[in-house]
This record gives sequence, structure tokens and C-alpha cells, in this order.
Amino acid sequence: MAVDDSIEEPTSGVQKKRVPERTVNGLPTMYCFETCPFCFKVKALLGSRDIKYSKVEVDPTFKTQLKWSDWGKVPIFVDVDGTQVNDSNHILHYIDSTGANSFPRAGEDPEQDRWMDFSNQVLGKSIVAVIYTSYRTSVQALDYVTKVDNFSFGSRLINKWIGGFIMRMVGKSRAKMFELPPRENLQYQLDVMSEGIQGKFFGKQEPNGADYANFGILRSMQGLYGFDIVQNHPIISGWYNGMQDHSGV
Ligand SMILES: N[C@@H](CCC(=O)N[C@@H](CS)C(=O)NCC(=O)O)C(=O)O
Repeated sequence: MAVDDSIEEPTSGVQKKRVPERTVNGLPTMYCFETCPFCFKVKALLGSRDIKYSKVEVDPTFKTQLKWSDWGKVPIFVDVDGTQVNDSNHILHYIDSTGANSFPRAGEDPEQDRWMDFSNQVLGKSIVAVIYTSYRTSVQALDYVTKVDNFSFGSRLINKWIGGFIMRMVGKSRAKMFELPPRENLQYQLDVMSEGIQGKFFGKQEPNGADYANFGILRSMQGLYGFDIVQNHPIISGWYNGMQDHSGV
């Protein structure tokens, strides 16, 4: 069968085509969901660096505000010159490289790379297994998410109840990825993560990409079921508070 290679798959990272018309108020612009863990990574870095930016809250049901983009996930970052960057860890590197340039680039520091990958591959999935550990905790989370995210009034209730059911299924499938039950697994993953924190941060004296990546994931859990595991962790709780002070997020 012939393959149409004129159709390009959407890719992560910096895009060739610039989209200056997608910036808002002449500022760097982030397309996000308010409660999205990957978006919190970027908000934390922007906050730490005191970078002014515009936020476009995407409607999670129809994603109307992303129709212009091949990449259909949040976060998407559009710089003032129209440079579009997709995918949270790529966005962290882009923002740092065009500003303070204070943490190693991808491929330069295997430890930072390892913990940045960990944020998506392990930590993100571990928190989902905990937050959506039962139908009750799932509906509780969706009640919050549908109030805070940009859902239209009409779709809020449907998303709370049906979304709660769907996310319970997602939670179950995430839980299957780990040997331990969800709460014990998160506790264990935080223990593992503590090994990467050298001094105050993964980046020693100052946060690096691994700090923003993992903090963002955990920040999205604040106020939800299971956050007590983060708050009570002997190492992670102090690091988390330090990141919160640093970023103001
Ligand atoms: N690898 C991506 C994952 C982004 C992601 O999955 N975002 C979710 C929101 S938390 C999303 O946009 N989901 C909508 C969809 O996939 O249609 C990143 O790190 O930015």
C-alpha cells in the first residue's frame, strides 16, 4: 500500500512554522487546562523566572482553542516571535535555553534526563492511580476539575459523572502498571525520587528541569485524594515546599 509521506505526524518540540497570530496581548502564550499536571511544570518555570505570559484556557471537551494546531494536547507554548513548542519537557528546555540558560540541555546530563522522563513515565501515572483509586475519589476529583477547567456550563455535570467513571477506568489501568497498590506505590516512587535530590534540589542549589518536571506533576494533585502522601514524605515534602516558594505556583 502506498504511504502518503506528505502528511506529517504532529511532533513534540520546537515547530518549523511560526504562529505569531496565536500569541495573546503580545506576550508569550501558554495553551493549557488549569488542572493539567504537564501545564503546571511550565507554570512553575515561568513563575520562577518572573516571565509575564498570557494563558489560554482550552475547553477539554472540544479543544476549540487548539483547532489551529496539529498537536492536540496541552501544554503548547507560543513565544512572542511566534515560535511554537509542543510537549512539557521540551517547553521547559526551550524557556530555559532562551532565558537564564541555567540547566543542562537534553542529552547533556543523564541524571536530569532520567528524572525528567520519570516525571511523565512513572510519577504522572502513579498519581493518576491514586487520585482515581475508587469511583468516589474519581467523582471528587472530577467535581474539582470541572469547576476549575474551562468546561462549558452545560457539559460540566456530564463530565463530572461520566468523566468520573472514565477516569476510574484510567486509574485502574494505571494501577496495573505497578506491582504495589496505588498509595504504597506513590510512597515508594517518592522514595525512589528522593535519591535524585542532591542537596536542596535535583539541580543541587538551584532547580533544574527535573525539579520543574516532577514538581509540576505533584502540584496538580494538591487538594486531591492522596496528596497527604506528598505532604508526609520526609524528603519530598521539604523539597515540594521549596519548589512552591521558588515558583510561587
Ligand atoms: N507528553 C505530553 C502529555 C500532554 C498531555 O497528555 N496532556 C493532556 C492534558 S493533562 C491532554 O492534552 N489531553 C488531551 C488529549 O490528549 O486529547 C506533555 O508532557 O506535555
